[in-house]
Amino acid sequence: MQPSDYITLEEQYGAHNYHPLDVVLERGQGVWLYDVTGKEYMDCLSAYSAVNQGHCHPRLVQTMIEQAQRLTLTSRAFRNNKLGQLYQRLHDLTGYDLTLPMNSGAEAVETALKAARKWGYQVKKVAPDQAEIIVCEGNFHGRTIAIVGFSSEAQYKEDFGPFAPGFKLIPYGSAKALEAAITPNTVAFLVEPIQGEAGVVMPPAGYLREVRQICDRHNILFMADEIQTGLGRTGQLFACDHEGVRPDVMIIGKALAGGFYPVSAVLASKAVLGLFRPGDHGSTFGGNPLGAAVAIEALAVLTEEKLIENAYELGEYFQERLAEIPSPHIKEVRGKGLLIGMELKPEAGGARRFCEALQERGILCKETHQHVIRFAPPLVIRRKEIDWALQHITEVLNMK
Ligand code: IF1
Repeated sequence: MQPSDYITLEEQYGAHNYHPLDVVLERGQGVWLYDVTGKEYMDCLSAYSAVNQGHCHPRLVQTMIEQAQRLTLTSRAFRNNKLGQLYQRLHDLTGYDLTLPMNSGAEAVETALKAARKWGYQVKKVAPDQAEIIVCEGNFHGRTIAIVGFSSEAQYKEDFGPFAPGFKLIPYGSAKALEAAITPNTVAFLVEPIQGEAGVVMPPAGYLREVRQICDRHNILFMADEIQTGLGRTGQLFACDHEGVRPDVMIIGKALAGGFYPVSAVLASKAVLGLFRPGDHGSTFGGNPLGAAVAIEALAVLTEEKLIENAYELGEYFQERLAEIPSPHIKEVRGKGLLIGMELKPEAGGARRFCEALQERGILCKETHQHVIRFAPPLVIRRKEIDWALQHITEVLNMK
């Protein structure tokens, strides 16, 4: 089959809810991907930060195979011998008391929203059905109806209503706006430490620290969505660590299982997650032994291979070099660690054509919104690989 045949199949028999670059991938190793013609590409997206450990990491392949041959799914009607170990590992790594495992990021966010509401009614004593949760303009927390209901992006909600009430939107990065939006019914503030989808948008320095103080002052839960920014991507375990801030509720997913399996989780104290009783919440696949085994190994790879430190060092290097590229098209380069956004000027004609030119040269990037190119390679990347990419990126950014 030719690449066009694979594309035709997708177009003919699949829903058209994506507009991918037309590269048909069939194999990956570390930072490198290979298409069906054998052409090699450097991955600068990492499946939206889900493959921080690199494609098909040998340790994760091994764990996956071994666990798949033993036991994959028990449901939570029974216990399995991997889940407790994952909980302990997450506790030791992060200091949070408890974990609630789910599968996708959106499910983990939904879980956090439910936890916040329960805490609001049972602990804060908000009147029944009055709980409010504050979220930010430009947010991206997933695609469920409750979550898109509080998106500020018209397309994400268009024709999907009616939506769940109880959410309030405020501008991102404004501590003042947060304080002003709080009422006695506010139970939580949900925020991304860096807004990925919105185009790698960074809040002002000190924002997260102010958020922490405001949440303390008003007795509301600070909930961080670190599904994309967490687990080393920004050069710290969590992006909140850059400001030394500890949210009450930490939401993780994506790289938790290194791109092998959908595993997400909500981490929090006993005072919050301890409120769930049997039957309150769950998932057929959440906490399954295959996902748990891979997640345990994926966390071990992250720490033992010093991927967080690598993201810090090489992220700084990559971002500095990108910012030095002489190009008439670049407006700004921003980011933390290996989550980097390059914003192009409006007159550059959109980021897509640059992504297509990079694809031609063997680098896979994805535009976010219209004018931002995101560079987020797997955290196993090396300096010489970044140097190789920089040559091509420089040339492409000097196209007419
Ligand atoms: C898609 C972007 C990234 C997320 C944060 C929750 C979720 C995500 C901060 C939901 C997911 C994705 C999903 C993916 C595209 C994508 C994305 F392009 F929208 F901006 F990563 F940058 N919180 N992000 O970033 O997690 O349910 O998908 O597991 O195609 O929708 P999920």
